[in-house]
Amino acid sequence: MAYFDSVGEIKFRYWDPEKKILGKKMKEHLPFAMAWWHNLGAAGGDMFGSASADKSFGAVPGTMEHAKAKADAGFEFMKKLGLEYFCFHDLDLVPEAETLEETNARLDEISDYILEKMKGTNIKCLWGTANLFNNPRYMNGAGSSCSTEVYCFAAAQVKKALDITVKLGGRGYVFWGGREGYETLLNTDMKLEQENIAALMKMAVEYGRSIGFKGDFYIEPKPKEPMKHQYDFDAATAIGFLRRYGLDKDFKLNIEANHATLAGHTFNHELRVCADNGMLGSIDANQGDLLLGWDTDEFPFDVYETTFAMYEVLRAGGLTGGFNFDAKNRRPSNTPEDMFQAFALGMDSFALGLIKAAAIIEDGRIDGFVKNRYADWEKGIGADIRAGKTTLAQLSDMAVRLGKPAAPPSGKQEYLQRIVNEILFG
Ligand code: XUL
Ligand code: CO
Repeated sequence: MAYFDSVGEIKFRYWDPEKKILGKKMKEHLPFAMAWWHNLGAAGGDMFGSASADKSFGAVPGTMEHAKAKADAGFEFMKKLGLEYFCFHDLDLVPEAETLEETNARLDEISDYILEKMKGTNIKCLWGTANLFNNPRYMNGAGSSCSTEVYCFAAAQVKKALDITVKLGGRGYVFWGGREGYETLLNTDMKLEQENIAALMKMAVEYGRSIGFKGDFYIEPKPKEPMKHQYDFDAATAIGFLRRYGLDKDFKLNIEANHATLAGHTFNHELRVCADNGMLGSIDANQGDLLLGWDTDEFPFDVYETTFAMYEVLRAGGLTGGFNFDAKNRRPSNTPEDMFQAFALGMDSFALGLIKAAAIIEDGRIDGFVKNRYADWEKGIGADIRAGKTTLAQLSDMAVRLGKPAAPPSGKQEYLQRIVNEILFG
C-alpha cells in the first residue's frame, strides 16, 4: 500500500546529491536522515491540544500492524525524497509491552521487517538509541535514578537498543540524557548520579564492542527540558564528563542546533567546541525559535545558521555521522504534503548552507583574516610561548622593556559580516 501517492513530485532548488562541492559529492557532505519519532510518530499533539495530523497509516496505533505500517510509510517516504538514512529510539519502532521480554520480542520482529525493507535499497541506519525518558519508571532518571531496579531496566533497554542498532548496521549509538538531571539539589546526590551514568555508558561500550559495534557512541548535550537542569548541559560540559570518566575514546558528540541555543550558545559555537576537541560526530539538524525558551524542533530555514554550521563542518573535515532532521512540522501543517515540504526545506537550507560555506572558504578573505590576526604567535616570543619555552618572569621582563604594547589591531567584525552578506546575497 502506498501512503504518499497524493503527494506530487518534490522539486529541490539547491539539493543536488551528485553535485560536487570542494571535490566531494553533496550527498557525501550531507548524509541526511529521517527521525522515526517525529516523522512517523509525532502527530501535532501538545499540552493544550490533541493530534492534528493523521499518522495512523491505515492501522490502529499501539499495535504491531501499526508498527509495520509506520515502517512501510517511512521507507516510501525516504525513497520518494532520496533520503539514505534513518534514526530511531527503540520505542519509536514498537509500542512498549507489559513485559520486557514481550517488548524485546516485538523489537526482534520489527527489526527483521525493517532489515527486509532495507534490502535492495541504499537506505541505512544512521544511529539508534533507547527511550529512557517516557515511561514513568524513569521519572527520577534512568542512569541517574535513585533506584537500582530502574537502573537495571535502563541497562536492559540500552542492551536491546544496541542489539537492534548493530543488526540494522547503525553507524552510531546515541545517549541523549532525557531525564538525566535534577529538579532540585535538595533531593539529589549529583556526584553519585553522574558516576552511575558513566558506569552505564562504560558497560554499554563494553557490550557494544563485544557484539561487533564499530561505530561511535554519541552524547547529545541539552541544558534543560524535560529536567530543569540536565547533566549534559552543552558540548564543553559533555566533553569534560567523557574525559573525566575515560569515555572519550569511544564517544563523540551529536550536536542539536536547538539544544545549542537553549544552552545560550550558537549552533556553530557548539560545533567548534566539538571540532577543536576532535569530538565532532553527528548533527541533529533543526532550529529553535529565539523568542521561545523551549525546544521547538523546527525544520532548518535560517540560511545564516546553516552556512555557519557547514563552515564549521567543512573546516573540521566532515562528520563521522550525519544530519538527522530531529524536527517536526508545525501543528497546523498537518497534511502528508507538509511532511515533504518540511524535509525539502531542511535539505535545501543545508544544501544552500554548504554551497555558501564552501564559497566563504574558497573566497579565503575570512580565513586569511583570522590567520593574519594571530600571526604574532608564529614567530618570536609568540612562538616561544606556544612551545612552552617561557616563564612568567621572562614575559614580565619583556613587558617592562616594551614600556607599552603596540596598539591592538581592529577585530573588523563589521567588515567580515559584509563579506558574509556579499557571498550570501551577491
Ligand atoms: C530531545 C532529542 C531527542 C534525541 C534522541 O530533545 O533531541 O530526540 O535526539 O533521544
Ligand atoms: Co535530538
